[in-house]
Amino acid sequence: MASGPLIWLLHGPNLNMLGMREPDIYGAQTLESINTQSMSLAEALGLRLEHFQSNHEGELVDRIQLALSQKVQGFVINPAAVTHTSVALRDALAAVALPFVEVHLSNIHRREPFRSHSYFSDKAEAVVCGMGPLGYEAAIRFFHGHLLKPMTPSR
Ligand code: CA2
Repeated sequence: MASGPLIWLLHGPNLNMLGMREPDIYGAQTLESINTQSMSLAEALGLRLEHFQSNHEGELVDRIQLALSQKVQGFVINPAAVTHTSVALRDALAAVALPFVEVHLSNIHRREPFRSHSYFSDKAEAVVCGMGPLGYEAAIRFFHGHLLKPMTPSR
């Protein structure tokens, strides 16, 4: 059985279309490929990584709440468009009180002004934006090196 701290990689609305549309903004890599690379990296670092994407805000809230019963130690999350709108998702992350790193593929600060505000950044352990898929790698490495608490050995 896989062991090691469990991290959830969460993707918000429309990120399932990565690699299929707007490669000039979001790059050519598909979400599947980002997930595969992220899982390989996590495994190499001795972490367990599970991924989830939804186009529905409520499903993302449900998934975050579920983390408490699944012994999840934190999240890497790209909330996508709901970054700029969702008090519900912010409240869910505050309620579970697990560390999270916010990732954006694009540099949200050099796009439309409404993208510069995030409902998550002031609660995040770290924020990465504008690095494309490399941002996920940075977030996973940051979890590994800086955020994870040692697990109590189970008997
Ligand atoms: O840069 C990012 O990662 C964003 O979180 C992406 C969101 C956007 O609303 C945020 O402002 C910044 C949009 C994700 C949409 O993904 C698509 C992928 C391919 C084609 C169309 C949309």
